[in-house]
Amino acid sequence: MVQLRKYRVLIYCIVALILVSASGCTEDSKQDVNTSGEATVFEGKQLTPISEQRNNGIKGTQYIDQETYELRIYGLVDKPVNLSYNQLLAYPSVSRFVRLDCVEGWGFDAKWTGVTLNTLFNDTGVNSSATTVIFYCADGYSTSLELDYLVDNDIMLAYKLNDITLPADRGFPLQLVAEDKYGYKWAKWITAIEVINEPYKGYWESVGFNNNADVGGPAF
Ligand SMILES: Nc1nc2c(c(=O)[nH]1)N[C@H]1C(S)=C(S)[C@@H](COP(=O)(O)O)O[C@H]1N2
Ligand SMILES: [Mo]
Repeated sequence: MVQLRKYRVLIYCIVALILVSASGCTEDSKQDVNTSGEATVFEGKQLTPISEQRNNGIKGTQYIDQETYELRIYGLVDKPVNLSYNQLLAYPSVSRFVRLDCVEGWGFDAKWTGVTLNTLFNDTGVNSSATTVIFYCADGYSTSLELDYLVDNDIMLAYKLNDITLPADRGFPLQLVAEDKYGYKWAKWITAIEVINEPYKGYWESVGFNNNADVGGPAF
């Protein structure tokens, strides 16, 4: 009899445990991160999980070696530089919630962390005649944006997405977070940045996509 009571208590405990975990009550302390450490919420806003984001790269995923990687910044700058991955990480970082909208109609919300172009241009200096910045990528892709847009909006090069180091298919080591511009301005796998003084049409722009690319504006 005593033995049976003991078992009953044990069974109650197990049932209670199952009910509590199924209701999610024990998950409260983990509200903002999933098991891999990926952020799911930032500044009160829900983030799209990386697993639900796409890779639309023109040549598929690029695999860049962190050890040998260098970001080259050149053109109309006072001091051209080649920055290693660790040098990029050593600059002050910023984090922001920004939505990427592809011109095709899909998009995703993310927390982006990286270094701003203003921070990098502060080191290189920019010639007063400069108007345009070109981003070259490892897959042969390129795009450009106006210098004023990048400076005035304090645009960043992201090396983290939802608190995770950019995975290869998401653009490791750097993706441009071109806020309020269509996705084709969000260069991934960036290897070089050139500062020039005339308009430039990148990969999609040269086949007719709008070079201004404001979200909500014309696609062509
Ligand atoms: N290097 C590179 N960057 C790129 C592209 C590309 O093909 N190559 N595609 C662009 C487009 S069209 C979009 S919508 C965004 C986001 O694409 P993703 O979500 O597939 O990464 O990446 C942009 N950056
Ligand atoms: Mo896109």
